[in-house]
Amino acid sequence: DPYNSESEHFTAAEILGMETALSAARQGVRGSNPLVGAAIIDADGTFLAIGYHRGAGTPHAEADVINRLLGTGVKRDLSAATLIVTLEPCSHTGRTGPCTQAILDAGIGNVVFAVRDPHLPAAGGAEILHNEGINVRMGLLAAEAEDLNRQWFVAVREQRPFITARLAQTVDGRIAAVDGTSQWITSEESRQDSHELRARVDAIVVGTGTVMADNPRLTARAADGSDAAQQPIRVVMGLREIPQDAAVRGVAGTPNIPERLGQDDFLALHTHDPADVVRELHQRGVGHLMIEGGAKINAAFLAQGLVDELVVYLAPMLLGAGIPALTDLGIGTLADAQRWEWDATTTGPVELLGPDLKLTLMPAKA
Ligand code: AOF
Ligand code: ZN
Repeated sequence: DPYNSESEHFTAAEILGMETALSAARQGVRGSNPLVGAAIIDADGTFLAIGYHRGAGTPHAEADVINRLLGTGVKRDLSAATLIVTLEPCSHTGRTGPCTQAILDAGIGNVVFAVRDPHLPAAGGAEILHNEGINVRMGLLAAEAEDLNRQWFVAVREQRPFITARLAQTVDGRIAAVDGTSQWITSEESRQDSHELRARVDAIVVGTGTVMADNPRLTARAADGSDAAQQPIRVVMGLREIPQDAAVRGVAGTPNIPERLGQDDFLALHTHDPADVVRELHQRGVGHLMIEGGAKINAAFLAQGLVDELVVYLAPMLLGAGIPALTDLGIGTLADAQRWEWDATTTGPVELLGPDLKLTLMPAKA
């Protein structure tokens, strides 16, 4: 990328500026838009203003930081100042105007951003600013900026939802005993944590086999057993017909199903192919999908590279023979093993939940 600058070409003040912008970004509300933060520093490194994007529909970080500095209508010469922002300034009119224009209007002479905006309608702000004579550099704390919006970057770049696979298993990788019994392998604390995960995703997918075996409701429930305010779309994939009174349909067995759960909150997709499911849910605006098994569904998504995050609840229990968490991944020899990394970007790679461990992993970088 022509605007990529080596790390030694950024000043200490610019580095501090980007760190500050990243912290500011985290004050925004996660939603369909990325978290973005910005700062403006003077030629001597003095901080002039800090700003951030508060969420979809509100001013972008650049507009916010410029408003804070110039909002009083005071004119000042900013040609030697630098605007530092965690994402490439947008070039489009979406719910708000283009940030490139706001930067030009303010007369700011220098821009440093962390990562390119992969959203095509908004991309290309760097070129626009450069062509208007602004000194543009990128790449400062890029890895940190990527981590900040990991889910959004995957969804925009791959044109599909970010996909989490959740496994709840014994230390020897079993999700049920030989006779199919599985309630409960993981602790109360782990199960409550799973419900919090469910409330945060847009959709949950299970296979018809799981519906037949466990008859799950797939709703997100609070600690007292009541339904959480935020509910994911419940999706069942597979070719078998599921019973009319399956709990996942939200009909029988769930008398307290909230009124607002409409027809679209349950979907049966007659396919075995994860790609079909992902395409269908992307079209329906699902940005974050969680796979909850069973073994065949988990393996099918993993084998196709359609898992961006693994959340494993590990119970201190052994079953030996029993139902494995995954069926075949098509790996015949060790050299072909799927490589994963412990995820240290969010809550850390390991949490204790009662007697269980919760492990969070992401695909190893190639
Ligand atoms: C920026 N600064 O702070 C953010 C940007 O619908 P809109 O108008 O809010 O546009 C959303 C798109 O703008 C989003 O998908 C992403 O490409 C970019 N977000 N850009 O310059 C910001 N939040
Ligand atoms: Zn913008």
